Amino acid sequence: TQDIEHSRSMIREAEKQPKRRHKHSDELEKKIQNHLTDSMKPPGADGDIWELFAEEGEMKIYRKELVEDGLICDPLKAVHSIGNVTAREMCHYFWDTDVRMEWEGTIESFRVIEVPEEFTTIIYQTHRRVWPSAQRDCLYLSSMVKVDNPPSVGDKIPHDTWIVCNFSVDHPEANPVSGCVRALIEIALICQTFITPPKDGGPITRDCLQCDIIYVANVNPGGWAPASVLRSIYKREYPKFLRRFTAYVQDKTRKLDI
Ligand code: 16C
Repeated sequence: TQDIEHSRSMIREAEKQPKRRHKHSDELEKKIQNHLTDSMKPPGADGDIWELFAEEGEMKIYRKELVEDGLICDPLKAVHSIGNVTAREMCHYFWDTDVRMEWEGTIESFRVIEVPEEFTTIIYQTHRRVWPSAQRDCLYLSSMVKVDNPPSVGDKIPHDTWIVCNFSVDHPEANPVSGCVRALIEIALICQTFITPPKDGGPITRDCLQCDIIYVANVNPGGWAPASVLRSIYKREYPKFLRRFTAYVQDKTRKLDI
């Protein structure tokens, strides 16, 4: 509880400050640009072979098998589309640490250790241990940004585009939990709102909203984990996350003004 209160007060302080550049600004901007050019491409569009491993309605989750230095680092790309929510709402609930434990099922603990600017945090978190591997932690920057000039995908024109970009960084004050192996992550959630106004000219309601979602994850487990365990964990956890998180946002916003 103390950690959450401390995180909130740091975030409130940053909100009062003007936007400013910080140590990670250049890297953040570069990563966002890469996500907009590469991650937003539909799987297969670039000639890359993505293997579909989970499909439920509009949700499709793909992976590529990749082993680096003997560690399984399979990149993952998910595409989804849900009704009744906006891109900004999706990214807000994904970024906002106040609600993290209401939808994130893999975390044991987390702490915001710095807020370099408004809507950018540095977070240390530990994950639930997966037997027989060592427990994992990660230390990453998380930033939520509105995208003004998204690349066009197909002929649909989005009303707005938002991204949350998470990537591993170092920080002297992380105080890691002993025994944890550091996982390295590069994750993004990119959302776009599409609005179909009522034919009778009536007001825009939540029924008029469709939110297209792209979620990409590159996770390096940082140390040994049996391949079969790791692959079966992510095949279970990524669909669970997308199912649970999208339902969470739909439920949270149902009675709110758009
Ligand atoms: O993107 C998600 N959440 C964000 C907020 O927390 C953030 C977090 C990313 C963490 C990525 C995983 C880091 C190491 C995983 C440790 C194992 C957890 C398994 C727990 C099972 C109960 O961007 C949503 C993340 C959704 C699901 C992630 C599951 C990834 C599994 C990757 C396999 C690593 C296994 C390592 C050890 C066996």
